[in-house]
Amino acid sequence: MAYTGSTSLRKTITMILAGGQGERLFPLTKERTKPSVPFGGKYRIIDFTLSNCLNSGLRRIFVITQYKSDSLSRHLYEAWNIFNPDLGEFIYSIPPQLKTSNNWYLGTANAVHQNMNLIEDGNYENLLLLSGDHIYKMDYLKMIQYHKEKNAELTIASIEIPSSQANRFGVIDIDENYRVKSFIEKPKNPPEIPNKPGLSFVNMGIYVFSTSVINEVFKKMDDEKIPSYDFGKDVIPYMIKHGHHVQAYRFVDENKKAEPYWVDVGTIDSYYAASMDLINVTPHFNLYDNDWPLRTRQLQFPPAKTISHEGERVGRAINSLITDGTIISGGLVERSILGYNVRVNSYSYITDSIIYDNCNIGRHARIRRTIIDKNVVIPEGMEIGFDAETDKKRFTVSETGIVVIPKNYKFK
Ligand code: ADQ
Ligand code: ADP
Repeated sequence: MAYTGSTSLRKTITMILAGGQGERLFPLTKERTKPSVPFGGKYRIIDFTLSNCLNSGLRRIFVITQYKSDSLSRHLYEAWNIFNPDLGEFIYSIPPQLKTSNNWYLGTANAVHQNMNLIEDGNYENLLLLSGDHIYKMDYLKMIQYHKEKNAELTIASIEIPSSQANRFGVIDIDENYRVKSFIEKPKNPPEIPNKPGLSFVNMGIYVFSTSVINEVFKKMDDEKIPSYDFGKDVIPYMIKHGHHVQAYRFVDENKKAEPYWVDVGTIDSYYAASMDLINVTPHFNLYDNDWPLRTRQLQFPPAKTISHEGERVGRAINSLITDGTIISGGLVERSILGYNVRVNSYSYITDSIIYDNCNIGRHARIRRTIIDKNVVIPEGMEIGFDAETDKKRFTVSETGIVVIPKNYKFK
Protein backbone atom coordinates (compact mmCIF):
# COMPACT_ATOMS: atom_id res chain seq x y z
CA MET A 1 0.00 0.00 0.00
CA ALA A 2 1.29 3.46 -0.77
CA TYR A 3 0.39 6.47 1.32
CA THR A 4 2.19 9.21 -0.56
CA GLY A 5 1.50 11.14 -3.75
CA SER A 6 -1.51 11.93 -5.88
CA THR A 7 -3.90 9.29 -7.19
CA SER A 8 -2.20 9.37 -10.62
CA LEU A 9 1.14 8.65 -8.99
CA ARG A 10 -0.24 5.90 -6.78
CA LYS A 11 -1.71 4.16 -9.80
CA THR A 12 1.52 4.35 -11.83
CA ILE A 13 4.35 1.85 -11.95
CA THR A 14 7.66 2.91 -13.48
CA MET A 15 9.93 0.66 -15.52
CA ILE A 16 13.33 1.86 -16.66
CA LEU A 17 14.88 -0.03 -19.55
CA ALA A 18 18.56 -0.29 -18.79
CA GLY A 19 19.60 -3.36 -20.69
CA GLY A 20 20.88 -2.15 -24.06
CA GLN A 21 24.36 -3.10 -25.20
CA GLY A 22 25.57 0.44 -25.86
CA GLU A 23 27.98 -0.74 -28.56
CA ARG A 24 28.51 2.73 -29.97
CA LEU A 25 29.87 3.93 -26.61
CA PHE A 26 32.60 1.30 -26.61
CA PRO A 27 35.07 1.12 -24.80
CA LEU A 28 33.21 3.02 -22.04
CA THR A 29 30.69 0.16 -22.18
CA LYS A 30 33.31 -2.60 -22.32
CA GLU A 31 32.61 -3.60 -18.73
CA ARG A 32 29.40 -1.75 -17.91
CA THR A 33 26.00 -1.13 -19.45
CA LYS A 34 25.33 2.36 -20.86
CA PRO A 35 23.16 3.64 -17.95
CA SER A 36 26.09 2.92 -15.63
CA VAL A 37 28.63 4.97 -17.59
CA PRO A 38 30.00 7.84 -15.45
CA PHE A 39 28.87 11.34 -16.42
CA GLY A 40 29.62 14.82 -15.08
CA GLY A 41 32.40 13.75 -12.68
CA LYS A 42 30.32 12.10 -9.99
CA TYR A 43 27.12 10.85 -11.63
CA ARG A 44 26.17 7.83 -13.73
CA ILE A 45 23.91 8.33 -16.75
CA ILE A 46 20.92 6.62 -15.08
CA ASP A 47 21.01 9.13 -12.20
CA PHE A 48 19.28 11.75 -14.35
CA THR A 49 16.28 9.54 -15.13
CA LEU A 50 16.10 8.41 -11.52
CA SER A 51 16.35 12.00 -10.26
CA ASN A 52 13.47 12.86 -12.60
CA CYS A 53 11.45 10.04 -11.00
CA LEU A 54 12.18 11.31 -7.52
CA ASN A 55 11.40 14.91 -8.45
CA SER A 56 8.13 13.77 -10.07
CA GLY A 57 7.12 11.85 -6.92
CA LEU A 58 7.50 8.39 -8.49
CA ARG A 59 8.84 5.92 -5.99
CA ARG A 60 7.91 2.53 -7.34
CA ILE A 61 10.50 1.57 -9.89
CA PHE A 62 11.67 -1.56 -11.67
CA VAL A 63 14.98 -1.25 -13.50
CA ILE A 64 15.14 -3.84 -16.28
CA THR A 65 18.74 -4.93 -16.78
CA GLN A 66 20.46 -7.34 -19.11
CA TYR A 67 23.98 -6.86 -20.46
CA LYS A 68 26.93 -6.23 -18.11
CA SER A 69 24.66 -5.25 -15.25
CA ASP A 70 26.88 -5.79 -12.19
CA SER A 71 28.20 -2.24 -12.19
CA LEU A 72 24.65 -0.86 -12.54
CA SER A 73 23.19 -3.11 -9.85
CA ARG A 74 25.93 -2.08 -7.47
CA HIS A 75 25.29 1.59 -8.22
CA LEU A 76 21.52 1.19 -7.67
CA TYR A 77 22.19 -0.50 -4.36
CA GLU A 78 24.76 2.05 -3.21
CA ALA A 79 23.10 5.25 -4.48
CA TRP A 80 19.39 4.58 -4.75
CA ASN A 81 18.52 2.29 -1.87
CA ILE A 82 16.55 5.18 -0.41
CA PHE A 83 12.94 4.08 -0.77
CA ASN A 84 10.72 3.03 2.10
CA PRO A 85 8.90 -0.29 1.62
CA ASP A 86 6.57 0.61 4.51
CA LEU A 87 5.20 3.38 2.28
CA GLY A 88 4.89 1.08 -0.73
CA GLU A 89 8.07 2.50 -2.28
CA PHE A 90 10.77 0.41 -3.93
CA ILE A 91 13.46 0.15 -6.55
CA TYR A 92 14.25 -3.34 -7.84
CA SER A 93 16.67 -4.35 -10.50
CA ILE A 94 15.22 -7.12 -12.68
CA PRO A 95 17.51 -9.25 -14.87
CA PRO A 96 16.01 -11.68 -17.43
CA GLN A 97 14.43 -14.51 -15.45
CA LEU A 98 13.35 -16.76 -18.33
CA LYS A 99 9.97 -17.10 -16.63
CA THR A 100 7.73 -16.80 -19.65
CA SER A 101 10.29 -17.49 -22.37
CA ASN A 102 13.57 -19.29 -22.92
CA ASN A 103 15.09 -16.16 -24.41
CA TRP A 104 16.88 -13.17 -23.06
CA TYR A 105 15.06 -9.91 -23.66
CA LEU A 106 14.70 -9.73 -27.43
CA GLY A 107 14.10 -5.98 -27.49
CA THR A 108 12.51 -3.14 -25.51
CA ALA A 109 8.94 -4.45 -25.76
CA ASN A 110 9.96 -8.02 -25.08
CA ALA A 111 11.68 -6.85 -21.88
CA VAL A 112 8.31 -5.47 -20.71
CA HIS A 113 6.36 -8.46 -22.06
CA GLN A 114 8.48 -10.88 -20.06
CA ASN A 115 7.80 -8.83 -16.91
CA MET A 116 4.05 -8.24 -17.21
CA ASN A 117 3.53 -10.23 -14.00
CA LEU A 118 5.27 -7.44 -12.05
CA ILE A 119 2.68 -4.97 -13.32
CA GLU A 120 -0.34 -7.22 -12.91
CA ASP A 121 0.64 -8.05 -9.32
CA GLY A 122 0.31 -4.38 -8.33
CA ASN A 123 -3.01 -3.57 -10.00
CA TYR A 124 -1.59 -0.40 -11.61
CA GLU A 125 -3.50 1.75 -14.08
CA ASN A 126 -0.50 3.25 -15.87
CA LEU A 127 2.90 2.02 -16.86
CA LEU A 128 5.51 4.77 -17.21
CA LEU A 129 8.28 3.37 -19.36
CA LEU A 130 11.65 5.15 -19.45
CA SER A 131 15.12 4.69 -20.87
CA GLY A 132 18.11 4.65 -18.58
CA ASP A 133 20.42 6.46 -20.96
CA HIS A 134 19.09 9.97 -21.53
CA ILE A 135 20.17 13.32 -20.08
CA TYR A 136 17.20 15.65 -19.45
CA LYS A 137 14.92 17.08 -16.79
CA MET A 138 11.28 16.11 -17.01
CA ASP A 139 8.31 16.11 -14.66
CA TYR A 140 6.66 12.81 -15.54
CA LEU A 141 3.57 13.64 -13.47
CA LYS A 142 2.59 16.28 -16.05
CA MET A 143 2.76 13.64 -18.78
CA ILE A 144 0.78 11.09 -16.73
CA GLN A 145 -1.94 13.69 -16.13
CA TYR A 146 -1.99 14.54 -19.84
CA HIS A 147 -2.37 10.84 -20.68
CA LYS A 148 -5.39 10.72 -18.38
CA GLU A 149 -6.96 13.96 -19.66
CA LYS A 150 -6.66 12.81 -23.26
CA ASN A 151 -8.06 9.40 -22.39
CA ALA A 152 -5.16 7.94 -24.33
CA GLU A 153 -4.11 4.30 -24.41
CA LEU A 154 -0.48 5.14 -25.14
CA THR A 155 1.17 8.55 -24.76
CA ILE A 156 4.57 9.15 -26.36
CA ALA A 157 6.84 11.99 -25.21
CA SER A 158 8.10 13.79 -28.31
CA ILE A 159 10.47 16.56 -29.25
CA GLU A 160 11.31 18.58 -32.36
CA ILE A 161 14.84 17.97 -33.63
CA PRO A 162 16.66 18.77 -36.87
CA SER A 163 15.51 16.34 -39.58
CA SER A 164 19.17 15.68 -40.42
CA GLN A 165 19.49 13.80 -37.09
CA ALA A 166 16.05 12.20 -37.04
CA ASN A 167 17.09 8.96 -38.78
CA ARG A 168 18.25 7.63 -35.38
CA PHE A 169 14.74 7.99 -33.92
CA GLY A 170 11.10 7.08 -34.38
CA VAL A 171 9.42 9.88 -36.34
CA ILE A 172 5.84 10.81 -35.49
CA ASP A 173 3.09 12.40 -37.56
CA ILE A 174 0.25 13.97 -35.54
CA ASP A 175 -3.13 15.58 -36.19
CA GLU A 176 -4.21 19.00 -34.82
CA ASN A 177 -5.01 17.40 -31.42
CA TYR A 178 -1.60 15.73 -31.15
CA ARG A 179 -3.10 12.32 -31.83
CA VAL A 180 -0.50 10.15 -33.58
CA LYS A 181 -1.51 9.37 -37.17
CA SER A 182 1.60 7.50 -38.17
CA PHE A 183 4.94 6.40 -36.79
CA ILE A 184 8.06 5.31 -38.66
CA GLU A 185 11.01 3.83 -36.77
CA LYS A 186 14.39 5.23 -37.86
CA PRO A 187 13.44 6.27 -41.43
CA LYS A 188 16.26 6.85 -43.92
CA ASN A 189 14.63 10.12 -45.06
CA PRO A 190 12.84 11.48 -42.00
CA PRO A 191 9.63 13.36 -42.84
CA GLU A 192 9.55 17.02 -41.77
CA ILE A 193 6.86 18.68 -39.67
CA PRO A 194 4.35 20.39 -42.01
CA ASN A 195 5.12 24.15 -42.05
CA LYS A 196 8.39 23.60 -40.18
CA PRO A 197 11.01 22.75 -42.78
CA GLY A 198 14.18 21.13 -41.46
CA LEU A 199 12.51 19.86 -38.28
CA SER A 200 11.06 16.45 -37.40
CA PHE A 201 8.93 15.39 -34.43
CA VAL A 202 10.55 12.35 -32.81
CA ASN A 203 9.87 9.74 -30.16
CA MET A 204 11.95 10.22 -26.99
CA GLY A 205 11.44 6.59 -25.93
CA ILE A 206 9.37 7.75 -22.92
CA TYR A 207 5.90 6.21 -22.79
CA VAL A 208 2.78 6.11 -20.62
CA PHE A 209 0.73 3.00 -21.34
CA SER A 210 -2.63 2.11 -19.87
CA THR A 211 -1.69 -1.26 -18.39
CA SER A 212 -4.88 -3.04 -19.46
CA VAL A 213 -4.25 -1.97 -23.07
CA ILE A 214 -0.59 -3.02 -23.25
CA ASN A 215 -1.58 -6.37 -21.78
CA GLU A 216 -4.32 -6.82 -24.37
CA VAL A 217 -2.01 -5.72 -27.23
CA PHE A 218 0.69 -8.24 -26.24
CA LYS A 219 -1.95 -11.01 -26.06
CA LYS A 220 -3.40 -10.11 -29.47
CA MET A 221 0.04 -9.94 -31.09
CA ASP A 222 0.89 -13.35 -29.60
CA ASP A 223 -2.40 -14.84 -30.87
CA GLU A 224 -1.79 -13.42 -34.33
CA LYS A 225 1.84 -14.65 -34.19
CA ILE A 226 3.13 -11.14 -34.86
CA PRO A 227 6.47 -10.45 -33.16
CA SER A 228 6.28 -7.86 -30.36
CA TYR A 229 10.00 -7.49 -29.65
CA ASP A 230 10.44 -3.77 -30.03
CA PHE A 231 8.17 -0.80 -29.27
CA GLY A 232 9.40 1.32 -32.18
CA LYS A 233 9.45 -1.42 -34.81
CA ASP A 234 6.57 -3.64 -33.73
CA VAL A 235 4.21 -2.51 -30.97
CA ILE A 236 3.59 1.19 -31.73
CA PRO A 237 2.92 0.62 -35.48
CA TYR A 238 0.59 -2.28 -34.54
CA MET A 239 -1.37 -0.12 -32.09
CA ILE A 240 -1.80 2.70 -34.61
CA LYS A 241 -2.84 0.27 -37.34
CA HIS A 242 -5.48 -1.27 -35.07
CA GLY A 243 -7.05 2.06 -34.09
CA HIS A 244 -5.70 2.38 -30.56
CA HIS A 245 -5.59 5.91 -29.15
CA VAL A 246 -1.91 6.89 -29.37
CA GLN A 247 -1.22 10.44 -28.23
CA ALA A 248 1.91 12.60 -28.50
CA TYR A 249 3.02 14.69 -25.52
CA ARG A 250 5.25 17.64 -26.28
CA PHE A 251 8.26 17.51 -23.94
CA VAL A 252 8.31 20.22 -21.25
CA ASP A 253 11.88 20.85 -20.09
CA GLU A 254 12.26 21.59 -16.36
CA ASN A 255 15.50 23.43 -17.18
CA LYS A 256 13.10 26.20 -18.23
CA LYS A 257 15.27 27.27 -21.17
CA ALA A 258 13.88 28.56 -24.45
CA GLU A 259 15.06 25.45 -26.26
CA PRO A 260 14.18 22.12 -24.66
CA TYR A 261 17.19 19.92 -23.92
CA TRP A 262 17.12 16.14 -24.15
CA VAL A 263 19.98 13.96 -25.29
CA ASP A 264 20.25 10.28 -25.97
CA VAL A 265 23.93 9.73 -25.23
CA GLY A 266 24.34 6.94 -27.74
CA THR A 267 27.78 7.65 -29.20
CA ILE A 268 31.16 8.84 -27.94
CA ASP A 269 30.59 12.14 -29.72
CA SER A 270 27.12 12.77 -28.24
CA TYR A 271 28.42 11.73 -24.81
CA TYR A 272 31.36 14.11 -25.15
CA ALA A 273 29.17 17.00 -26.35
CA ALA A 274 26.66 16.51 -23.50
CA SER A 275 29.54 16.40 -21.00
CA MET A 276 31.17 19.54 -22.34
CA ASP A 277 27.81 21.36 -22.18
CA LEU A 278 27.94 21.00 -18.38
CA ILE A 279 30.99 23.25 -18.10
CA ASN A 280 29.63 26.06 -20.25
CA VAL A 281 29.00 29.29 -18.39
CA THR A 282 25.30 28.96 -19.24
CA PRO A 283 24.83 25.24 -19.94
CA HIS A 284 21.71 23.77 -21.50
CA PHE A 285 21.71 21.29 -18.65
CA ASN A 286 22.25 22.99 -15.31
CA LEU A 287 23.60 20.78 -12.51
CA TYR A 288 23.28 23.66 -10.04
CA ASP A 289 19.50 24.09 -10.09
CA ASN A 290 18.12 23.77 -6.56
CA ASP A 291 14.60 23.37 -7.95
CA TRP A 292 15.57 20.09 -9.63
CA PRO A 293 18.01 18.27 -7.36
CA LEU A 294 20.13 15.55 -8.95
CA ARG A 295 21.27 12.74 -6.73
CA THR A 296 23.90 10.08 -6.98
CA ARG A 297 26.22 8.16 -4.73
CA GLN A 298 28.55 10.54 -2.92
CA LEU A 299 31.88 8.92 -2.15
CA GLN A 300 33.74 9.78 1.04
CA PHE A 301 36.65 11.89 -0.17
CA PRO A 302 38.10 15.16 1.11
CA PRO A 303 37.47 18.38 -0.88
CA ALA A 304 39.22 18.91 -4.20
CA LYS A 305 42.51 20.76 -3.73
CA THR A 306 44.81 22.88 -5.87
CA ILE A 307 48.48 23.27 -5.03
CA SER A 308 50.87 25.86 -6.43
CA HIS A 309 54.58 25.40 -5.89
CA GLU A 310 57.07 28.24 -5.94
CA GLY A 311 57.83 29.77 -9.30
CA GLU A 312 55.77 28.71 -12.29
CA ARG A 313 54.22 25.47 -11.12
CA VAL A 314 50.80 26.94 -10.46
CA GLY A 315 48.06 24.36 -9.92
CA ARG A 316 45.00 25.73 -11.70
CA ALA A 317 41.61 24.63 -12.97
CA ILE A 318 39.74 26.91 -15.36
CA ASN A 319 36.15 26.39 -16.54
CA SER A 320 36.15 22.84 -15.22
CA LEU A 321 34.25 20.46 -12.93
CA ILE A 322 36.51 18.94 -10.27
CA THR A 323 35.21 16.18 -8.01
CA ASP A 324 36.17 15.45 -4.39
CA GLY A 325 39.47 13.84 -3.53
CA THR A 326 41.18 15.29 -6.60
CA ILE A 327 44.47 17.16 -6.26
CA ILE A 328 45.77 19.47 -8.97
CA SER A 329 49.35 20.02 -7.98
CA GLY A 330 51.33 22.32 -10.24
CA GLY A 331 49.37 21.33 -13.37
CA LEU A 332 46.84 23.17 -15.53
CA VAL A 333 43.31 21.91 -16.17
CA GLU A 334 41.15 23.73 -18.71
CA ARG A 335 37.60 23.01 -19.89
CA SER A 336 37.67 19.52 -18.42
CA ILE A 337 35.73 17.24 -16.08
CA LEU A 338 37.68 15.36 -13.41
CA GLY A 339 36.16 12.54 -11.36
CA TYR A 340 36.94 11.42 -7.80
CA ASN A 341 40.49 11.01 -6.54
CA VAL A 342 42.40 12.16 -9.64
CA ARG A 343 46.02 13.35 -9.39
CA VAL A 344 47.29 16.01 -11.76
CA ASN A 345 51.03 16.40 -11.38
CA SER A 346 53.37 19.32 -11.99
CA TYR A 347 53.83 20.76 -15.49
CA SER A 348 51.02 18.61 -16.88
CA TYR A 349 48.28 20.10 -19.06
CA ILE A 350 44.75 18.76 -19.48
CA THR A 351 42.35 20.48 -21.85
CA ASP A 352 38.85 19.66 -23.22
CA SER A 353 39.00 16.25 -21.59
CA ILE A 354 37.08 13.95 -19.26
CA ILE A 355 39.11 12.09 -16.64
CA TYR A 356 37.38 9.39 -14.56
CA ASP A 357 38.07 8.38 -10.95
CA ASN A 358 41.50 7.38 -9.68
CA CYS A 359 43.53 8.46 -12.72
CA ASN A 360 46.99 9.88 -12.31
CA ILE A 361 48.38 12.33 -14.86
CA GLY A 362 52.17 12.26 -14.84
CA ARG A 363 54.47 15.27 -14.88
CA HIS A 364 54.77 17.07 -18.23
CA ALA A 365 51.96 14.94 -19.74
CA ARG A 366 49.66 16.73 -22.20
CA ILE A 367 46.09 15.54 -22.66
CA ARG A 368 43.67 17.05 -25.15
CA ARG A 369 40.13 16.00 -26.28
CA THR A 370 40.51 12.68 -24.49
CA ILE A 371 38.25 10.58 -22.26
CA ILE A 372 40.27 8.52 -19.76
CA ASP A 373 38.28 5.78 -18.00
CA LYS A 374 38.98 4.76 -14.38
CA ASN A 375 42.30 3.80 -12.80
CA VAL A 376 44.68 4.83 -15.59
CA VAL A 377 48.17 6.13 -14.89
CA ILE A 378 49.42 8.46 -17.64
CA PRO A 379 53.21 8.25 -17.72
CA GLU A 380 55.42 11.34 -17.46
CA GLY A 381 55.68 13.36 -20.66
CA MET A 382 52.99 11.38 -22.52
CA GLU A 383 51.01 13.32 -25.17
CA ILE A 384 47.50 12.23 -26.10
CA GLY A 385 45.05 13.99 -28.38
CA PHE A 386 47.61 15.94 -30.38
CA ASP A 387 48.46 13.47 -33.12
CA ALA A 388 45.52 11.49 -34.52
CA GLU A 389 47.68 8.89 -36.33
CA THR A 390 49.58 7.88 -33.17
CA ASP A 391 46.38 7.87 -31.09
CA LYS A 392 44.52 5.65 -33.59
CA LYS A 393 47.22 2.98 -33.34
CA ARG A 394 46.60 2.59 -29.62
CA PHE A 395 43.09 3.76 -28.82
CA THR A 396 39.53 4.19 -30.00
CA VAL A 397 39.17 7.56 -31.72
CA SER A 398 35.65 8.87 -32.45
CA GLU A 399 34.44 10.49 -35.69
CA THR A 400 35.21 13.97 -34.37
CA GLY A 401 38.60 12.87 -33.03
CA ILE A 402 37.87 12.21 -29.35
CA VAL A 403 40.38 9.67 -27.97
CA VAL A 404 39.11 7.11 -25.45
CA ILE A 405 41.45 5.25 -23.10
CA PRO A 406 39.73 2.21 -21.55
CA LYS A 407 39.41 1.40 -17.85
CA ASN A 408 42.53 -0.04 -16.18
CA TYR A 409 44.65 0.53 -19.34
CA LYS A 410 48.34 0.00 -18.62
CA PHE A 411 50.97 1.90 -20.60
CA LYS A 412 54.07 -0.18 -21.30
P1 ADQ B 1 16.04 2.39 -29.77
O1 ADQ B 1 17.23 2.56 -30.65
O2 ADQ B 1 15.31 1.10 -29.82
O3 ADQ B 1 15.03 3.60 -30.03
P2 ADQ B 1 17.54 1.88 -27.50
O4 ADQ B 1 18.43 2.93 -26.96
O5 ADQ B 1 18.10 0.72 -28.24
O6 ADQ B 1 16.47 2.67 -28.32
O7 ADQ B 1 16.65 1.27 -26.35
C1 ADQ B 1 15.88 2.07 -25.48
C2 ADQ B 1 16.18 1.67 -24.04
O8 ADQ B 1 15.91 0.30 -23.83
C3 ADQ B 1 17.64 1.90 -23.65
O9 ADQ B 1 17.66 2.42 -22.35
C4 ADQ B 1 18.25 0.51 -23.67
O10 ADQ B 1 19.27 0.40 -22.70
C5 ADQ B 1 17.06 -0.37 -23.35
N1 ADQ B 1 17.09 -1.67 -24.00
C6 ADQ B 1 17.35 -1.93 -25.31
N2 ADQ B 1 17.28 -3.24 -25.54
C7 ADQ B 1 16.96 -3.82 -24.37
C8 ADQ B 1 16.73 -5.15 -23.94
N3 ADQ B 1 16.84 -6.16 -24.80
N4 ADQ B 1 16.45 -5.38 -22.65
C9 ADQ B 1 16.33 -4.36 -21.77
N5 ADQ B 1 16.52 -3.10 -22.10
C10 ADQ B 1 16.82 -2.82 -23.37
C11 ADQ B 1 13.94 3.90 -29.14
C12 ADQ B 1 12.67 4.04 -29.95
C13 ADQ B 1 12.79 5.22 -30.92
C14 ADQ B 1 13.10 6.47 -30.12
C15 ADQ B 1 14.39 6.27 -29.34
C16 ADQ B 1 14.67 7.45 -28.42
O11 ADQ B 1 12.41 2.82 -30.63
O12 ADQ B 1 11.60 5.37 -31.65
O13 ADQ B 1 13.20 7.58 -30.99
O14 ADQ B 1 14.26 5.12 -28.47
O15 ADQ B 1 15.90 7.32 -27.79
P1 ADP C 1 32.48 0.84 -13.07
O1 ADP C 1 32.60 2.28 -13.33
O2 ADP C 1 33.08 0.04 -14.17
O3 ADP C 1 31.12 0.46 -12.71
P2 ADP C 1 33.08 0.16 -10.35
O4 ADP C 1 34.01 0.93 -9.50
O5 ADP C 1 31.63 0.31 -10.01
O6 ADP C 1 33.42 0.54 -11.83
O7 ADP C 1 33.45 -1.37 -10.34
C1 ADP C 1 33.22 -2.23 -11.45
C2 ADP C 1 33.08 -3.65 -11.02
O8 ADP C 1 34.23 -4.06 -10.30
C3 ADP C 1 31.94 -3.82 -10.10
O9 ADP C 1 30.71 -3.97 -10.75
C4 ADP C 1 32.38 -5.03 -9.33
O10 ADP C 1 32.11 -6.21 -10.05
C5 ADP C 1 33.87 -4.84 -9.21
N1 ADP C 1 34.22 -4.15 -7.96
C6 ADP C 1 34.85 -2.96 -7.86
N2 ADP C 1 35.03 -2.61 -6.57
C7 ADP C 1 34.48 -3.58 -5.83
C8 ADP C 1 34.31 -3.79 -4.43
N3 ADP C 1 34.74 -2.92 -3.53
N4 ADP C 1 33.69 -4.91 -4.03
C9 ADP C 1 33.24 -5.81 -4.93
N5 ADP C 1 33.36 -5.65 -6.27
C10 ADP C 1 33.96 -4.57 -6.71
